[in-house]
Amino acid sequence: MESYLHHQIHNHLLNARHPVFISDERIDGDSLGSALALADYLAQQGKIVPVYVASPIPEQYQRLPRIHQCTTDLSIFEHPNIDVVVVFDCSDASFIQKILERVSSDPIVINIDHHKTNSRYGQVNQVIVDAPATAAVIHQFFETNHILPSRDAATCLLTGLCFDTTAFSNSATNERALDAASKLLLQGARIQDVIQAMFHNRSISALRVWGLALERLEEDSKQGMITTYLTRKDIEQNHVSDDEIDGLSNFLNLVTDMDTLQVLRETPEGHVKVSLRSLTKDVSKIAQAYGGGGHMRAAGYVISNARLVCDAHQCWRVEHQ
Ligand SMILES: [Mn+2]
Repeated sequence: MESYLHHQIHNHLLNARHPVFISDERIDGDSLGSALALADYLAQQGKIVPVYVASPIPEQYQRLPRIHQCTTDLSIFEHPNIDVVVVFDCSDASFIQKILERVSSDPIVINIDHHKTNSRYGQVNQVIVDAPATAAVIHQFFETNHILPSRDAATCLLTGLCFDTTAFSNSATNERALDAASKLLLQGARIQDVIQAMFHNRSISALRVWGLALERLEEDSKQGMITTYLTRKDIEQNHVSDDEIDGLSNFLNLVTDMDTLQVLRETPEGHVKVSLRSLTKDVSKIAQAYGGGGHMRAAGYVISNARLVCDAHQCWRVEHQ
């Protein structure tokens, strides 16, 4: 079935006259890397595809190949002849639905993902839940269709793999991840650039904000869970952007001896974002119960219109506005 779908997707892309790509609402190395690798392949075929991103590209991804094809301009969906829309790494059907309302033609929607909570909203759904990253799914697409990725495409795919596996250290790291990575290295992927851009990029201010979160770690040994939080004040007083402090839950997941953790963070839009990580529990179920989604071992959700209230003893609670 996977191979059949890879062939089918290839045919749709080759026949497409006006394809548009959509990267997940949450920009990360995987959503961007997988979209740009396929955009690179289509560019070799003479098709320059716009890649819609919901917010400006964070600094650390600015040097990714073909990043200039990304746009936050929703008016690209007003083009009357859009015939194929490919969505990358996105399990949230409502995000895609809202965008598709702008499209007047009736395009084929191709959904390429690896999230357990993906609702299969496309006409073609290549959702491979045991894939370590959407980039691994795209890598398999290349292999199945006998496409040799360019050095740039290989670098984009390795970015996705490194991001979702936290540089081959978390529980998403499987044989598939390492096999794809070794092939991508042979195809010329620039791994040092990838690691440098993704993991060696923290400013002192961003680390100070992480430090606040580390100080506040609270342990619930009965549940085998640790919790910490960051408020807008923490982030704004240290003059860092939200992009710069991303990755805290992955870092904690890598270094803690506790099974499960959650990081709560106030967003600039007035919500509270909850990130969950676990070594043994299916946290996607918890996330889904609160309207979020994700993977078995890494998931999250948003509490709308809420803020974190801290008392003198630095305990926190979520207060709805
Ligand atoms: Mn992913």
